Order: sequence, then C-alpha cells, then structure tokens
Amino acid sequence: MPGSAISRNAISRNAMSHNATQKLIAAHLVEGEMKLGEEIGLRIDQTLTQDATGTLVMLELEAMQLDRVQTEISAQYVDHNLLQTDNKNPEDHLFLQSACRRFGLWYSGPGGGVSHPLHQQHFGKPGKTLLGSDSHTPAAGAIGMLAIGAGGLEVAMAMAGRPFYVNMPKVWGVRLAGELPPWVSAKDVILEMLRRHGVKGAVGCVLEYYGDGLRQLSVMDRHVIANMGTELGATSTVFPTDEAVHRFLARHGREADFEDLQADEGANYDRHDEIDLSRLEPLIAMPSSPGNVSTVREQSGADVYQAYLGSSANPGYRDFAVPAEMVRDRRIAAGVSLDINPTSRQSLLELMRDGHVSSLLAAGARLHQAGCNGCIGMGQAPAKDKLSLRTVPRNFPGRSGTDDDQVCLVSPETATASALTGRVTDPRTLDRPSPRVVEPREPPPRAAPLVGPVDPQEARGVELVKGGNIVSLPEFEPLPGKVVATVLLKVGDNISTDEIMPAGARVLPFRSNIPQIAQFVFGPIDDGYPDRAKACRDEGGHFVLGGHNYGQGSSREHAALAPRYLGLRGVIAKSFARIHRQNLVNFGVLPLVFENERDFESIERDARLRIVDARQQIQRGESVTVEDLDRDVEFAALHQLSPRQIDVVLAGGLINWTRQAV
Ligand code: MIC
Repeated sequence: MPGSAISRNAISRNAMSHNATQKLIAAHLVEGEMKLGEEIGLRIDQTLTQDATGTLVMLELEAMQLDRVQTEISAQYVDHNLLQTDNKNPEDHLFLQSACRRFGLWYSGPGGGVSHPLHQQHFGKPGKTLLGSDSHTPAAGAIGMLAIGAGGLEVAMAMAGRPFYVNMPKVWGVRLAGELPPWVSAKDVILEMLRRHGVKGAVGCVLEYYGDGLRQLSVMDRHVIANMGTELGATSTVFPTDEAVHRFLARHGREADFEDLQADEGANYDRHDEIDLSRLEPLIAMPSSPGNVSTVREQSGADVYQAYLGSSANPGYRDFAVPAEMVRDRRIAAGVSLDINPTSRQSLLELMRDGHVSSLLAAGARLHQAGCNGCIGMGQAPAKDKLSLRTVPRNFPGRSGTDDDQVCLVSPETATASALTGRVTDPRTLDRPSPRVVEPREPPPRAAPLVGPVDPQEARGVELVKGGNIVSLPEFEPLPGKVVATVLLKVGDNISTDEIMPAGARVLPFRSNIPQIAQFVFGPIDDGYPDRAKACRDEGGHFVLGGHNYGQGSSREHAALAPRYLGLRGVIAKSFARIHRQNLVNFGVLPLVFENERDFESIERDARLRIVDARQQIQRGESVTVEDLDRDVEFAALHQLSPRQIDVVLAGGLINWTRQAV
C-alpha cells in the first residue's frame, strides 16, 4: 500500500506557517507535493457511507475481494431509503448489514438517524481525515476534521487502505466578526456565502473559517455552515478547534479525542473573505438553486404550502427547539404542512424529554421518522407550483419528487415563522422576542447503540445477503483507440446530478441495480435519452455536451456509472464539478473541456464526433482534437487529467485499473 506514514514533503513544510487546512493536509500527505492545483494523495483515517451510495460501495469491496477495511473507523448508515413500499429497500438494508459484518464496519440501521451528525457525534475526531460517499461529508469540518465527499469507488479504495487523490486546493480564509442579530442563525451565514459567490464560487477551494465571530457559533451551527460549503462547490470546509469543540466531545463522552487545531500565527490564505455577522439578515434561496439567494424581506408575502425542518443541513438540537418555542401554545396557519424530520433516534428522545416535540405537535406539525426523508424526495413531496420552505441543503429542480417544484432554502426560524403566518415571513417581523434556547449540557439520552464490527475470524465466515434487487456491477472495456460517437444531449450551465440521475422514492430503490436505474437517466431533462442511448450503444456510444459546473451536487456515482452503462463515452463541457468529474474518470468516461467555449454553440445534437488515436492523444498532452464529422470541422478540447487519471480512463475505469495494478 502506498505510504502510510507522513511523507518527507509534509514534514519539510512544517517549518513554514500553515493554516489549519494545510496542517491537516500535511499530516496526511502520502503522495505528491502541496502545490496548488497538483494532484496529491491523502491517507484516509475514517470513512462514512450511507445506504443510497453504500450498496455500490459494498459491491465494489466484494469485486475488489477485500478481506477487511484498513481504516481506523468505517461506518455505514441507513438514512436515505427508508420508505419500505416493496422488497427493494428492506433488502438493501439486509445486504448492508451483512456487508458490515463481513468487512468490519460499524452499522447504523434504519431509524438510527442521518449519517453526518451521527458520525460526528460517535466518531468525529479533530485532526483526522474522513472520506464519505456523500457530498455533505465536509460537515465534520465543524470539529476540525478534513472531511471530503467522493464517489463510492474512491471511498471503497480508501477502505482498502489506498490514498485518496485530489488536487491541492486553494485555502479560502473567511473571517467571521461580530455577533448574529436575533432571528438570524447559521443557515443565514452559509446562504450569505452563496449569495456572494454562487454555486461554483468555491470550486477547487477549502473554506476555512476563523475569527472572533466563531465564539457565538456552537459545533452544530458550524456543522450547518460546513455541510453547505458543498453547495458552493468547495472541496471541504474546516473550522479550527476550541472550547466549543471540547464541550461537544466531552458531552458525548469523548473528551480524550480533543485535539488543538489552529492556523499558525501569520499563516496565509490563498483567498480572503470576511463576514460581519451583526449585519446579516434572514436569507432565502429561491427555486431552484442554492445560489439563487435573496433576503426574506424582499420575498415575503407569498403563500406557503409547506415548511420543512431537519436534514443534515440543520440537524442540531436548537434547529428543532427554537421552532418548538416559536410555536408553543400557538397554531400554525390552516393548510400549511409543517414537516418535522428528526436527526436521530437519540435527538428525538432529547426533544421529547424537553417538551419540544409536544409543542410542535400541538401546534399542528407532522412528525416523520429520523432520516433524510424528503430532502432527497423520499416522501413529503410538495404539490406542484406551491412554495415549500425547507432547511435542507439543496433545491435543484424536481429533487423533492415533484416536477415543477418550488422549493426554497431557509433557516429554521424563517421556515417556522412562515408556517405560523402561512406566508413567506421574515421572523424579525413576528411580534415577539426570538426564543433563547440553551444547548443541553448533560449527556444525550440512551438510545439503541450503533452495531460494532465483528472480529476478523467470524467476519470471514459471513455470507453477503443479496436480495433480487442487488445486481453485480457491469464490466466496461478499456478506452478504444478511435472514438466515434453521437452527441445525444446538449445541456446548459449548472446541471446537477439530480437532473442527470434523479433520486426520489421511485428511483432511489434501484441504487443497487444499475440496469434498472439507467432507465431514469436524464429523466427530468429528456426522458427519451435512455432509449436513444441504448440504440447507439453498439455503434460507438455517445457524447453529452455540457455548460459550466456540469454535475454539481451529489456524490452519487450512479450519475456517471448509469450513463456509462448506456454507452456514454465522453462529456465535453465548459467546466465540471469536482466529484462528478472524478466519478466520470472512475468509470472510464472521458471528461473534456472546450478550449474555446464557442464550439459548444456550433455543435448540433445528433452530430457524430470522432477522436482518432484517442489513447495516444490523451497520453501525449493536454489537448485533444475532436472532429465534428457532420460539419467537417475540428475543434480542441482539454482533458486536464493527471497521469494517474489518464491510466484510469485508458483502462476503462478504476476497477479495471486496480485489477491491472495487482
Ligand atoms: C444529496 O444531498 O444529494 C445526498 C443525498 O446527500 C447525496 C447522496 C446521494 O445521492 O445518495 C450526496 O450529496 O452525495
């Protein structure tokens, strides 16, 4: 296994002053140099998988013939596929449970709660690296971890003890000053970042927060901010550690895991920003992008159909307790659905103990089970064209499960104020003071614990329990010498993985069945795509042309794997989101960037494109010549692949490459 000790590189850099992110990177660097934009290999201490991506990860571990995970901690959570409308989801749960026993993982079953807050509470450790098959994994940066989201295959590799590869990020220092005014909370801080910088503002960056403003933010407030750094395209988010982190760990009985993590005196950042918290006001991301932010003040008045609390983006005690105090002894407006999605079984017990659940229910709220639920369209879909105000991290078109949905992202305060009045309401206009909620200091109530790994001897005898919906991974051939393929689809900027590979209660149960889930690829954009793709699969396959930030959003590798299964050979885009681009590489799809963006306009759908000597061209240099056979012209595209990524694409993907490397 390539180096498990800190490399010499890292040590020599220790002589310089580092920010907190650079310290985390230096302590885990096993390959490459910490030079901006260059590929580095990091040792991964912990992994997190959730069920919607974890079933593939377990199939990948099986394909890799892994005996046992090599990480310090690997944990699997069941939090997405909770609706059991037929055999599929329950069979996934049984499969995951058996895989945890077989490979040595911790297991949290359905009803246990949402992966990110649970992981932080049970295993999060300052100074450690965490790789998760979920793009919101960076939430653990709240306690000084370097936590990164990635495709399942890379997480599987990390479980096998391999390094995780990423380009050395810019570190973007964000100084927080002042104190949040009443009715303004952590969600408004990250919405302010999205208002300023948009959904691709932090691509290639780690956001590092510092400054006096941190004093007022609890660990769970920081979790909100770190979770949604992903919506800015950031590789991760890091907070230094302090008394708040110490208190958090002590409360969960893990005081000994505290580690001091601070930027050195005089450490530099590659980019700078500053937020005066005292000047913030309640913000709202309007449909259908987290970057479409305006003030609640400007949007107030419109009728609200649904207010939704919970998800990995607002999972803290205060995110439910403040709303509970706001509605205490009141009724929500007639006709509004106030949906409560508890974070975990334990947090539900805690909110019950303190009378918050009864206050919410008495006001007219609906209580759902602990988990991700409607955040990924697993229930609670809103009516068409009706406003749904949610504390979730994303509002991409159709993600709620409803076509033409109108989902807005807001703080718990704004969601609750709007539930009370029935209209989009700035909570500052309510005629009452903002409730003061004190985070509990005592240890959380006892709830069923996570199931720990079984001993290696017993593990070897465990059979994987594979129901009929668990289908082994398709095999892919290496990149051919000559690529001739049809342009099947042209899409615009910021296409999310929710549009490429939709989620929702109808589609999610097929996450462990690639041939079936492939029928839904690009459904929200062009439902004829799967059939057209199949029709040309044996004639060289197809290309997709994309705008900027192609593949933003989720880490779901299905958004690369299922189109590849349908014959996708390459995506030529103006730019890519980090995780999706790597997922394309992992499944042998060529990610190319237009050298001249004008070429995007001139290529017609259904055009035949040819890359002669494709293998040699990508090995020779950055630029690849693509011929448009219909117009008899050629244009240049850049592959921007590292030498390792070139080998992976040539091999037809990471699994083939790993087999070759053995
Ligand atoms: C999401 O918010 O889209 C998810 C659910 O967290 C996904 C994971 C998935 O698609 O299963 C993510 O962001 O990675």
